[in-house]
Amino acid sequence: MASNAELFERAQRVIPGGVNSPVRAFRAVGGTPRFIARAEGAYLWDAEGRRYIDYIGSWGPMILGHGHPAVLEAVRKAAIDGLSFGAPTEREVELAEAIIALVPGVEQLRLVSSGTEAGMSALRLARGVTGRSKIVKFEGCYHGHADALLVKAGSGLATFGHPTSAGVPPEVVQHTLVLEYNNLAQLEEAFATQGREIACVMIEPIAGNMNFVRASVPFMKRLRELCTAHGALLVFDEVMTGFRVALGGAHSVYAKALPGFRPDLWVFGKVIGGGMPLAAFGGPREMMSQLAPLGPVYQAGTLSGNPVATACGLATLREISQPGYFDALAARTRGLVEGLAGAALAAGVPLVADCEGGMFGFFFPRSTGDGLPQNYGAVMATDKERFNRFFHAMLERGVYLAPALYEAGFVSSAHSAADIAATVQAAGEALRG
Ligand code: KE4
Repeated sequence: MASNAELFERAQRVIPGGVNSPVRAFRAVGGTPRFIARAEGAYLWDAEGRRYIDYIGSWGPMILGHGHPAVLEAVRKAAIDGLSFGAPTEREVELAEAIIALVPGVEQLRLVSSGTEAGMSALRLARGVTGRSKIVKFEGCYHGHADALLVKAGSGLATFGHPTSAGVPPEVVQHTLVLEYNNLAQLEEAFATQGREIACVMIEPIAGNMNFVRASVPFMKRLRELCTAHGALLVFDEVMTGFRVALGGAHSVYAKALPGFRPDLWVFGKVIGGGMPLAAFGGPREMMSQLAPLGPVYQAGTLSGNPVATACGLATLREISQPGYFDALAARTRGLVEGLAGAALAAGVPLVADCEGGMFGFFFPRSTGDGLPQNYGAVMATDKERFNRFFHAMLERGVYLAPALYEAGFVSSAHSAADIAATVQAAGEALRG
């Protein structure tokens, strides 16, 4: 049996950084990534046979835990009927109907294979529908790796974004304006000076790519008002929050605080694929009808709506739509967050945490009394060294947290009360260590 280190050594010879997605390489926390051999329920086993309670859940998709029998059966049957046809199937229609039934405002949907593809396509649609080029995103939000979205905040407002990645020519991001999350003054100024040129504002309504930062209700209310007043589209990137923070996603959370609230376009991923490559974007029919083959905005994909992925997604949505599912998941997640807070208090370590539905985040502020970070700068000012020590101390105790202080955590319906108690116990030991 090869060790994680041996597998990592071998992987780095043939795959850049030894991983197919950078965050998996543990570079933010240091150490050797665990090569996962198998998973079941709330647990992962690595190549050395060590078991972990899994709080990554494949970065969100595994809301039912690993190997849910109904999901496995649906995938098995679909695979026997055919892996891919490159032609329409009834199941794609079923999945689109199921998502549309759960998200008021989405009248039509296009299925794609990744969140990046969904975000990129929604962006092109927003530009096509409005005939405008400028877009706004927020520092700390990640919407996949499409060129126009790989941008960091420029110095000051007027300057447009600068690429965060090599290989992205400056002219590709010249229309991308990056603002500070939850910063009303910057939002007002951007719209006052450029509102009529903005095609869309893309936002993670609860930013899981900053660990866990909520857009404040006043900020979200004003964002909606400004987009409406200037003819810009509000695009909700719910790849992570969709069907994860609530059955109706973050949209339904904000609609409780702001009756009638809704974005103009939605981006989905992760949970709707149940662990298989599937994502989507959607919105009102008259907007979506601008897409090929009906309209002038081109978008396509060989494996879009893949028959096995749609079977996996449909089976997942059926299970999470059961009455009481999210109440139970939210209670379990809250139990974890309260347990972590209690363990930190007992250990005299400052910790702040938050959760919604099956998604959670926690931070180690540098001083007691600091509240939950409200933007990227505040997140990155928290105690990274303490986070990294905690991450490894928990990993050694068989608890697999997200390997970066800017990533969110996920609880599944397979996590038992005993798993949560064991996690809190491990946290108490790790924090006192
Ligand atoms: P994918 O292309 O990775 O399927 O989705 C991109 C994406 C878009 N929008 C949001 C809000 C996302 O969180 C993501 C992807 N999330 C990361 C986790 N931070 C996936 C993990 C990874 O990059 O390996």
